[in-house]
Amino acid sequence: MILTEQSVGTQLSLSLYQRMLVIRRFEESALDLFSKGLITGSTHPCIGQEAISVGACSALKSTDLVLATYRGHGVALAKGVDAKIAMAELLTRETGCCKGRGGSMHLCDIACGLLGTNGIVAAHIPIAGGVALAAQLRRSGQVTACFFGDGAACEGEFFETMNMAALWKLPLVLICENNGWAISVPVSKSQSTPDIADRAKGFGMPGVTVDGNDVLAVREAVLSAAAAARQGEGPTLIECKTVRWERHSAFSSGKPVDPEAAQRWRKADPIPRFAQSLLDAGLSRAALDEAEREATEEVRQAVEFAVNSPLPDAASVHEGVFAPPDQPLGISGLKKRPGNGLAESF
Ligand SMILES: Cc1ncc(C[n+]2csc(CCOP(=O)(O)OP(=O)(O)O)c2C)c(N)n1
Ligand SMILES: [Mg+2]
Repeated sequence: MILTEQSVGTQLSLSLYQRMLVIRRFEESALDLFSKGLITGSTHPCIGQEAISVGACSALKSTDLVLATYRGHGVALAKGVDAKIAMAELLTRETGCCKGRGGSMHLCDIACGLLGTNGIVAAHIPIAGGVALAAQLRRSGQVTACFFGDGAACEGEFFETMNMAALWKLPLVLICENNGWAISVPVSKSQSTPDIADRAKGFGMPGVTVDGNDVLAVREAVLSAAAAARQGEGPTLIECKTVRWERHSAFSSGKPVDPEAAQRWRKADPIPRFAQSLLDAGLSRAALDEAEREATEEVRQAVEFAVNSPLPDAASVHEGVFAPPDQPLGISGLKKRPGNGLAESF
């Protein structure tokens, strides 16, 4: 089920739980496929961070827009991208959401409102600002959510975007996934203050810090930020504190930098933690087991679909790279500009 803010009660709780499990199984499978040589380049798991993408996307409408990082498989799956076409993209297959041109770091599915995951740290933050500006100018009522890491929060684009977004009251929700690390640099060696959310103050916009391993806390924060954005009150910065369990990416060498800390972090796993709160609230173990079974099956089918899909034909390598010069943009009020194909999809 695609999560929406309309979902309520038991159904919503089970959906949140199941979607986190789909992401967990998806990432475990991606690491396995990488080890078998079926994923080239690398793949960056969001294992342990599932509560952020699921909590946040459950607070958005299906017409809202999201942009994320190379560690963005969870955002894609939480926003409704089919696990089959996402997995096929990781394996660079013709059936992938970008016809195999993007791979693990570059997923895009405009029909689901996923306007791209990005390999360049922070580069998508100003793009998200531009997307939010477009929605504001078109009075579409859409909110744009931009997911990025603690490392990206040190880049200039982040500050420039906060400034313009606050000045123009853009319908933008900036979601920092503070997982404690930028490759091998801990936040203690890269951040001048304990809370990244404090940076919002300097731009006159709200900034909140939430437990990023608590799916309901993330959902609440994004519901409130999205409502404010839709009412014309402008952007919010939400810092979700979480932990990176795994190496930076499958390609990175070595073990987690601090194995003892890694052990502690596993105790903060958002999935069993949410399961326990559902059991405490009266949901049955059988219902949770069924959700887990369905999640595992969904990913099993995705892997099967991807592995059995063809690679793109080498002769088609230029397709989808450049827009035909006569392609209409399709944005009301904008003049047709040859060569710009992306906006056609808005
Ligand atoms: C502009 C830019 N600089 C450096 C890199 C290399 N790089 C890739 S990921 C990464 C760390 C980013 O850390 P963070 O923003 O915290 O995201 P996380 O990987 O923890 O999710 C770096 C430095 C890059 N891809 N782009
Ligand atoms: Mg990080």
